[in-house]
Amino acid sequence: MSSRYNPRTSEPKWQKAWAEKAAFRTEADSADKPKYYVLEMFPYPSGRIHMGHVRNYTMGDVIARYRRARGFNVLHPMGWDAFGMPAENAAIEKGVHPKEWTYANIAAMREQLKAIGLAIDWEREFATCDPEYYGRQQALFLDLLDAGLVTRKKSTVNWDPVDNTVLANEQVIDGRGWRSGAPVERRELVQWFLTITDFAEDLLAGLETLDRWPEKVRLMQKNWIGKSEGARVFFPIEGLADAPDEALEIFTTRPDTLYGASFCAVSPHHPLAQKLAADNEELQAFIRECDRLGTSEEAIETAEKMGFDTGLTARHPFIEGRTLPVYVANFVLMEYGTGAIFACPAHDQRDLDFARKYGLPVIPVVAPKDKTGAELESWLADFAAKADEAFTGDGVAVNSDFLNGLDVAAAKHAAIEKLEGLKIGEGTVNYRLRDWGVSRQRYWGCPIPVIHCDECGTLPVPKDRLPVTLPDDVTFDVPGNPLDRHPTWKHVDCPACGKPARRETDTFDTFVDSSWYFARFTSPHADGPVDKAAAEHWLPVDQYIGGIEHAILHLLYSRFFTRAMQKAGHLDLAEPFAGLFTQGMVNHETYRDADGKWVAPSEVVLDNVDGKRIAKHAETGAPVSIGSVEKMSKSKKNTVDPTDIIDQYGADTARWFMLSDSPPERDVQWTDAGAEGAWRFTQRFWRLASEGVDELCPAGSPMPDLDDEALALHRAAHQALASITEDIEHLRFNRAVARIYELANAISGFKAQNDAGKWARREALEFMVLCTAPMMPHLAEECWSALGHDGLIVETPWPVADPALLVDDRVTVAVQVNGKRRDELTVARDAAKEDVERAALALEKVERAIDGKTVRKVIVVPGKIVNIVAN
Ligand code: ANZ
Ligand code: ZN
Repeated sequence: MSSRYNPRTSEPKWQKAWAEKAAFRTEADSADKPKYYVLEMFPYPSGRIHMGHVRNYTMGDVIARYRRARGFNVLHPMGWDAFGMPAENAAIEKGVHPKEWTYANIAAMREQLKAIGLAIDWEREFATCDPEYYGRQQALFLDLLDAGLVTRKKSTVNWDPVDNTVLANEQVIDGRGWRSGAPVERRELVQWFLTITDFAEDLLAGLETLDRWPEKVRLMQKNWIGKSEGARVFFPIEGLADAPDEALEIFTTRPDTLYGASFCAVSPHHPLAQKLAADNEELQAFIRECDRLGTSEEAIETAEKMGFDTGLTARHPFIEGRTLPVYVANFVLMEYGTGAIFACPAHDQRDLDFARKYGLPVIPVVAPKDKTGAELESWLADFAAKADEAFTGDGVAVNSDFLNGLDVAAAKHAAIEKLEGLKIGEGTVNYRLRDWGVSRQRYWGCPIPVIHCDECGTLPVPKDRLPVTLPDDVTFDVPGNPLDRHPTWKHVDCPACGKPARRETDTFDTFVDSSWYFARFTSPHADGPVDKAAAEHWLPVDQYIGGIEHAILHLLYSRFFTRAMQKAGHLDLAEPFAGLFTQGMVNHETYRDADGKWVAPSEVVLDNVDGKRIAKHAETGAPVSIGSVEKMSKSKKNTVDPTDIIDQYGADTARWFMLSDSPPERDVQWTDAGAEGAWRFTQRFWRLASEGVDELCPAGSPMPDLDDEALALHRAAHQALASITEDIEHLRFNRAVARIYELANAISGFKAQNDAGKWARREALEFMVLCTAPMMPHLAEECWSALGHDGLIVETPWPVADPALLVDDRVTVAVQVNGKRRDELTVARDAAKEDVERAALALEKVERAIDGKTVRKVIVVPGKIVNIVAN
């Protein structure tokens, strides 16, 4: 038996063995097995995989392999999110066709993924730029159109006046076009929208059912949907000569503050502002100034408040004879509510900033509950005169006629009732969520399958003429959309009247492509978008894994698409992902040379001088400074290429390190020392499993009578198996890894003296190998074979721990800090109180809960609970 494990020969060997047996092919029909669908967010084919991919896909792979061993019929597919701008940029910069660039990248990355040894059913692979995929997406779009989920309306885009092209938000840098550097303008274009707002309430309510999603992600989605309850109120406008009956419709969440109104304001893009600007140059200049500052929510939040007095006034809905000036103000967004507000400076900070700047009245109408009489009077007077911080808390309505004395909630209610009675307003619910504009003026995307005819209007491409494929012969030498200037592509006959008509030249936002791919994986060769029976069988995805950066858009769009597909009759569920896990990032130290330029880790040699870490340039020997630990990124050059690691140590070492170092939801720091540690463990593991096999009982021998020592190892093996199983089940991979180390130590320290010992050692080794198989699958196969097994580990069921061996000397106790449960601890049943105490205090969650406070007392109730009192 070779004493060194050589991944360079072993890994390809086992990958070949798995492929030959089609070990990871999903069984189409296996009624006897429960299904399990595990999916990692599919990659963008940027060119090479990075360490973040390795981490993400390894986690999914552990789950897939574990579930398979547990008897599930597992679906674990892979594909490519292949449309998008980088391919067009490559075309512009390097002159390579987007299609060529993309498929070449896919080919390279597929090989890299295969080298990691992922248990993927490659027969289901597709790229979103395959006509077989995007053609089905076009069919799906037409179904959504039929189902009433698509509209066409005007919306603003970023327009580069020099390049004459629409820019995506990420192409606008500091208000300028990324290539031309010209100030970006707003343009109104007619675009296609998916009516996600129809599902706003349902998407919100559905979040409550997602109990296997991180709380944080659910909260982010909730905020994004942004439900606000309030009222719409009409303020009659005075001073518009040509429209004496005009009224300004505003949206407010605080109708209880109407008596504190001191002005009204409309967005620079409100029709009223636009109308007034038509013959007012000063206002035009003001609007341009607002646009220059940007129209994103962030930009508006942080910008200095600016207003333009229109000279018009609005009549107060409740107070006879009271009028309010109407401003155009930069902090009012056209895209929210009605694009117009009434302002109550006393109870809204933006309104207050504005009022103080322009000398408008501040009228407090909600007062703190504890103030009465003279104290209240002086608080009110002080507030009106000098407050610079709005009072936004609950309180009692004052200065508010029929509302006086009511708390905020009751006053809102009463105000809405009154508005409705007077027929000048009504209670409404407003959502921050906007309909999803899916038109992009780009080449490398899925063509929107419609045709424009001057006579017949806008018509869907007949389904039997799908897919509408992208033309290959396009040029990128001038800005703008190549589809639009292609000499022939857009010229087609109208499907209704047969006269010359034009194809839509916009393509879909690439988020559309990724909003239903998980459903397509259930039946990747189906004629329609999905095979309904297959989709029903496989969905929802049991475990989805990906980065937190997709917490909002991708996941929300996918949840919407699932509902939309349900409405169009393709699916029968609302929530696509039953379980969601967001993994942390892969970080690395950063290095710079004397000129401050980033230096890649591969160019750096690290050393230790007098206990201090120093770094030198590998070639020049020049000193390099060691900087902070940051997310691996090209811009800081602190990346490590997975292929280099695999060449050096093998895929298993990379997989093991990715899983071992920190909890999967946290960031992990890649270090050479850590990778070497993982490498040493693979060698130790191999020696442990392969040396002295002849002295073990033969595989499959019945259990002899066990003496005390053998029984102890037997028990340790079953306990390790039970907790590793639990840990993998709950995605606590780093804890499973720690348990495998423990088991390996127990086996190393065990000397088999007799048959009982030889049997127990074999059992423990086999458990160790089987439990490691999801994480280091190649090494595990090699060891399994060394242990005398003919079959593949990927075909071997997960072992079952004997419950009788688990109820022994270890107990799990809850750990509380000041009465609140923070964590739990597994300790020997007869552990000394001091040991339990020390272990409890060392728990990370406990440390965090204590947060620098002084521990006053630790109460240990043996076998039950540890309570820590700290203050
Ligand atoms: C009067 C008022 C008084 C308001 C008060 C707040 C406090 P959320 O909670 O985010 O929904 N608003 C309405 N439409 C707006 C727009 N298009 N652009 C900027 N601000 C807008 O916020 C709703 C509140 O934001 C609304 O309630 C409105 O100001 C403002 F003491 O109306 B409020
Ligand atoms: Zn026609």
